Amino acid sequence: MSRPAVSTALLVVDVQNDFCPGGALAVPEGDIIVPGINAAMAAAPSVILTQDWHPAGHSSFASSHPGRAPFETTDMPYGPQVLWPDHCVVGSHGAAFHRDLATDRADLVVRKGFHRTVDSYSAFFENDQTTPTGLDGYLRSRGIASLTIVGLATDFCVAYSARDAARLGYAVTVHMALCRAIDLDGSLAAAFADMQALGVAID
Ligand code: VGL
Ligand code: ZN
Repeated sequence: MSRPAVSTALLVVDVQNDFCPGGALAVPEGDIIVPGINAAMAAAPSVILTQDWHPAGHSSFASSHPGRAPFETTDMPYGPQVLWPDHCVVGSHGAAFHRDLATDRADLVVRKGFHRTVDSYSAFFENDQTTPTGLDGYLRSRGIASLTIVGLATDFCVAYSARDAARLGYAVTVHMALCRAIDLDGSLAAAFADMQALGVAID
């Protein structure tokens, strides 16, 4: 028997309650993209979801740094890190996928950000840029060489995932109509420049 050949996958990044209006780190219009993502998932040969998944007291939370406020930047051993409101805490409602997201369609859910002292924006590597999530090995062993990326937030987890995927040699497209951004101090423009420099297709 021959294996079904899969060469491309849709990577759906962090479509979770805390990134939707009403959530702890709400992205404007974060929920508006859900129906379009469901349609894209229905048409994709393989679907992978990511889920931001932080233990309480995570080092990316401003509340873990006395005297510091959300959206300030701090220095971590691995480099600069934005401090966020507490969000996507393991097992919480905020960490759950948006209720209308058709999660049954997913072949794999990649959780990230579960190490207390390291954040992880990218679906491939934690913010130290060396600790792998395992997604690269999964994709390679399935023969998946190209990715379309959608979800939240354009300028953080989507962009970091796209950048790492391009560096790892995947053909990457970010489908902007199905992404929404935080846009903190020029982060969206910086993300675009980064992605374009690495040959990520933006459509
Ligand atoms: C994200 C900030 C913190 C994201 C996750 O999904 O873009 N942003 N954690
Ligand atoms: Zn996070």
